[in-house]
Amino acid sequence: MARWRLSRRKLLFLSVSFTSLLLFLHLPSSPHHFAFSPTSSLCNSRLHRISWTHSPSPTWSWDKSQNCDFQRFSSGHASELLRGAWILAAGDSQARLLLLALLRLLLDPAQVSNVEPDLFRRHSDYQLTLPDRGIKIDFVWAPYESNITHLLRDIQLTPRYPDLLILGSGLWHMLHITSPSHYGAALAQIKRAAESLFEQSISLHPHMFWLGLPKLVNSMLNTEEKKVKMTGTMLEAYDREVDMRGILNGSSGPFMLLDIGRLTRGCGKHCTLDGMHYHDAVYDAAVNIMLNSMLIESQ
Ligand SMILES: *[C@@H]1O[C@H](CO)[C@@H](O)[C@H](O)[C@H]1NC(C)=O
Ligand SMILES: CC(=O)N[C@H]1CO[C@H](CO)[C@@H](O)[C@@H]1O
Repeated sequence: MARWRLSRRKLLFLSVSFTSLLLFLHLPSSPHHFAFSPTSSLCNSRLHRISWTHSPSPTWSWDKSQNCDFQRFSSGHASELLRGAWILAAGDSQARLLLLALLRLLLDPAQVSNVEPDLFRRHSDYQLTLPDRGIKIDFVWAPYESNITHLLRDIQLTPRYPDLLILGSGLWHMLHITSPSHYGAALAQIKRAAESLFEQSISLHPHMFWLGLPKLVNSMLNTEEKKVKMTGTMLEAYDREVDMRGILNGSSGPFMLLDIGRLTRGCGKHCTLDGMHYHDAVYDAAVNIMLNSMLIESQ
């Protein structure tokens, strides 16, 4: 399988074709719309500014006022961006839901309903290749931070590294260990393992994303134990550890945050049935944020 790269040519093609389409459609009426290109770092920081509507079902859109021409990816467009890539998602059910949203973008609905039962087989790994696009997709069930650290260390021993890593955990830790500082220490280990993977990938660094914790709607959680342990206060303490342990871009860590907390707060409690797992639209928004961020970064 060809080594994946976001070649400059491919990126130019994607951004030029998209921008020119927009220009073609809009220029006569709104020339100021293009004050910023989507490549500016200002736009990168605005990727999570999303508004929600709820009728009949939740949908999202970027706030228009921010003057960044973010793109909502089509299947063809996402396939072009990810052609030849090895995508690895590891973590808990949030990582699974995010991967499902990516598969919804890449596959047609019939294919998605075929893969869904396998992807969601309880507590198991999952693999898929899309030979026509050279895309390889792995999900590794890794509910605890130590599982993710071990995975990252194992990857270092292999000849090829993933091009795109999507990682996230914390809910299992909150329920079964319930200690923010212990969680923070485990995050610090993930950070070290990720940094050393980053340093060892000589030519092309993997894109690494960290899934933030969702908003927990305590009254909707489906067991007493969850209601007792997974409180708003505890969630804040866990979020603080993510900020403090320097794993994120903002504190020069290796991961860009996919802020599931912000997206789930935005979508609101109408978007969840169990107070923890949210409507597809949330993960669809996260996937589009991720792909736009990859596009911005590679330019
Ligand atoms: C994840 O880590 C836990 C705690 O260290 C361990 O008991 C479990 O077997 C690991 N699970 C997987 C899937 O590796
Ligand atoms: C400064 C920094 O570490 N940037 C990283 C932010 O996250 C992306 C996504 O993985 C990396 O590619 C950047 O290098």
